[in-house]
Amino acid sequence: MYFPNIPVIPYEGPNSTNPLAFKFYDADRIVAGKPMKEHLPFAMAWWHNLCAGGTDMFGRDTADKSFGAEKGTMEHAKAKVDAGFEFMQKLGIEYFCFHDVDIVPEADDIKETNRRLDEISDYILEKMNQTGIKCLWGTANMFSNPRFMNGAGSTNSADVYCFAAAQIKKALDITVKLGGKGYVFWGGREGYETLLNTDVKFEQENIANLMKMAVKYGRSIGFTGDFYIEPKPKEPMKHQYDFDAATAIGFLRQYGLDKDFKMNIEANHATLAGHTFQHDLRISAINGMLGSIDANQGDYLLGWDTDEFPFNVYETTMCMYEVLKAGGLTGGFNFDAKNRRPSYTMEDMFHAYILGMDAFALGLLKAARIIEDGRIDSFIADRYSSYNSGIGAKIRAGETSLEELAAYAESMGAPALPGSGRQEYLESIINNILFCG
Ligand code: XLS
Ligand code: NI
Ligand code: NI
Repeated sequence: MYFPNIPVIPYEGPNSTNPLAFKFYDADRIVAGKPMKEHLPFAMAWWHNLCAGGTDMFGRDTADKSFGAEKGTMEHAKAKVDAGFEFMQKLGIEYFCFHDVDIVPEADDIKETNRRLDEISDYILEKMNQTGIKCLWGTANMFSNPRFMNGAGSTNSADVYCFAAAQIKKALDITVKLGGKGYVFWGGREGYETLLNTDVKFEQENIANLMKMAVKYGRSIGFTGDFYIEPKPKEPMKHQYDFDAATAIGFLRQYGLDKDFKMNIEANHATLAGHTFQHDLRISAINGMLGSIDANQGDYLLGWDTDEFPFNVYETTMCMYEVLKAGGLTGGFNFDAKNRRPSYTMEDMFHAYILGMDAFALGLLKAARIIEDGRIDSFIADRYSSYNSGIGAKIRAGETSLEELAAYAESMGAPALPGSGRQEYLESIINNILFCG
């Protein structure tokens, strides 16, 4: 046991003061027609939870993630599997997400790295079969190693491009072997620092080709899940090509990749792009591309990806409102989030997940109430009611022309002001639902 002092986390309800209990996440409670756990397929992010020790630009690890083994060894890789499964079981988390190099130490020779991946994935599969825990998605880390300094698909080096291809091929093999529902491309260094050394069109074409080859290969080995792009506007690069959902969707359509890909929307990436989390979820949903979510939150005072555990219930509520309206996710809610550097103990790892799971459960309950209440939806429907009949209905049906609309406008004199937006009234409905039962 890696967490001997931590029990299986029970649901104790909102009045509990037990730090090791859920206050809102009640896995089997039926909300909007199905159990909470089906609305909220939570996933553990291997990298933050089992690998990252709180290092920042100014200091080394504060948390010990050795799990009793020497780092950089296969023994350590296995200890992480054991600790990870114990952790997920204690929290009732049914999925995990991983990068290739999260699960094994990378060797100098990719053939050896791949052999290690075969070995560890056998071990993970055994654990999956014992526990029923599943893989949400896999990915290849093509941003940490110095060879990827100029990107993977966007690199100027054809040799590095081939290396990226090899990593994607293997990561797909392992994802399929573990029955992963998705495969993610986060274009961490797919972008540029200066146009003085960069051919943007060339780089974007190369990225698209790499994705096309990945789709072709994935389908050939039986991968039936979704590929995802995870948009992020910047960090580590100044300009990243997958700036936000709208940009990534346009890219996928331009290169004919839109049938195989959906979005993996990360809250903190949306806010870095100058949007709300809800905005990027909505843009994905209306394009039929809301696939999966990286559940975290940023800090409005800081300009980078702080990857905090989500606790802002306004945001989780509006997220769950989008998810319910979209009919759910094909993916899940991956906690791409880390403890703050001074929260370095094993208990803190559990507190963090309890916080995040409760924040989304509460968001789900509140979002279901907003929909059931109906005032927001009926206000929106009413706001566009001028399109329900007459000239408005003709506009919606595409059965008119600029000439007809101009003639209509000329016959009308000046139009009345559009109805009030009533934003403050609507915001008070949200507060009422959030804080009054
Ligand atoms: C980094 C990203 C990364 C992806 C997976 O900002 O969020 O963690 O989710 O490569
Ligand atoms: Ni992420
Ligand atoms: Ni991120």
